Amino acid sequence: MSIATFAAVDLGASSGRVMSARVGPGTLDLTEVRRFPNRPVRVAGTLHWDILGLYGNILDGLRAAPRDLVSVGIDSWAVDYGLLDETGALLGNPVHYRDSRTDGVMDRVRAELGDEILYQTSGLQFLPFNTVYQLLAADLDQARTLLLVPDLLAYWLTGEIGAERTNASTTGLLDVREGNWSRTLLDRLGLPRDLLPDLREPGDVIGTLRPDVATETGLSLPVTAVGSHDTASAVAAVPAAGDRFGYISCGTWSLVGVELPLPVLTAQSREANFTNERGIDGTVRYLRNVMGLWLLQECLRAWDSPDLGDLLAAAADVPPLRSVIDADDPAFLPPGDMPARIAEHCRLRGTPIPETRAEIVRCVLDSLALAHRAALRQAAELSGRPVEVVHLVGGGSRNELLCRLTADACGLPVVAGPVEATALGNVLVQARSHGSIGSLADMRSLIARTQELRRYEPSGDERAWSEAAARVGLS
Ligand code: ADP
Ligand code: LRH
Repeated sequence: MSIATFAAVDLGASSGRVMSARVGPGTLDLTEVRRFPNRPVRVAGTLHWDILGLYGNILDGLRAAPRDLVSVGIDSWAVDYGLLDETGALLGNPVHYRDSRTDGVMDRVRAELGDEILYQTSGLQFLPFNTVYQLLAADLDQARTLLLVPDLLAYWLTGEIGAERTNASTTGLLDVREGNWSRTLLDRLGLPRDLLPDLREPGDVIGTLRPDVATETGLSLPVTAVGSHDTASAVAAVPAAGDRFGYISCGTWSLVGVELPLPVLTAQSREANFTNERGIDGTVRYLRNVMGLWLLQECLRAWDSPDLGDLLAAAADVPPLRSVIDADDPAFLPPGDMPARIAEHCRLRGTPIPETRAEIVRCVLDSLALAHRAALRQAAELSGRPVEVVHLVGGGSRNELLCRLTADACGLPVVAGPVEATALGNVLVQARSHGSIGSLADMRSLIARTQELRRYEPSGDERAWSEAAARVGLS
């Protein structure tokens, strides 16, 4: 196996990047080629993604990437999609999963079909923005093909249509046992069967860059399917050895759980709202969405973007666990004045209202650590998988205070990093497909040997965390 260069397009909900990586035996060098903000745009009352802006940035990134690239792969946040008409043209801008068009839809579907059939079929947690609920709120009259965001971008780059399986598993329409689109569910919901394209696996070659794209970027190379759900790529890049680990993919969301060979579809799992998303090599990401650093991002936006480092330093000096909130209150889901919503949440529950910015940030981080603890404990309990160490990856692994609080709250060591786990998972799946690395275990071991990681030991004072968890109704 020789060293080869791959590019990852990785679109998170808060920012996107084009990265390049040299991969080979004992080598994994990741370089940032281009980074750009991912800002939603509200148009006539609807919140959209700026998909053409993102695509333009991808082309710019490819233009600036090394010339010896072997392949490129694309991952993004889950659930959102574009619709193509009969000519293959995009029908309108993709709508953001935080848009209010789905208000009430999930409750209606659950009441009509019942939770049991929905969970037994898709294994998915009940989130109001799952693709299935978005589709029921959308106008499908002219729509012929649905493409999830990474599949849409791959279509523009190659002209090839398809649906990558890890991301397809976040739609609510993929059969969790079979790994195929559920015709039964589509029929029950009255959704057209032929809207959903053929499925493809991470590692499949999607196609080569279209001639016009090749001219524009100066590159002629294949686009390879990766774990196109960003969380699938991130978990593939967790530097774990063995299987007794939990993970927190920590960015805009915290995705908290364990990796399993088979889904857990019990009544307890459904009631605890755990999801069974598809990972690399048919693994199951058994996890729950925790509201994540979205809470902090929205505070920063409300305060006109002050320096994050200064704020975190000030928050570290605030007394711990004074104001704690249920981070997963659905009231925090839409965009808007987050400090005001946190204050209102506290006021309604008789919790001391955090006043200063440092107090608000401390409240957010303490509360996230509590939510991490509850989700990890439940994941281990419901799956029977022991957890001895927690791997925290993504942008949140740069937040030392959050890592330390999470170790203390969970009573477990936290290994923080890599920051760019998603991009690493993306390039390593390509590298495997093109012969530069072996198994999933080899990928993880290469990451553990080459990337910067930091270990946080728990303080041992779990009592304060148990008491605080009980105050917000968590375990
Ligand atoms: P996403 O993929 O969802 O867009 P990322 O994994 O890029 O998210 O993580 C973004 C988050 O990482 C930011 O919201 C911020 O809270 C955190 N972060 C980024 N840089 C730093 C830093 N230098 N110190 C602390 N936190 C950071
Ligand atoms: C994280 C993520 C998560 C989904 C959410 C919509 O970026 O993909 O796994 O639940 O976005």
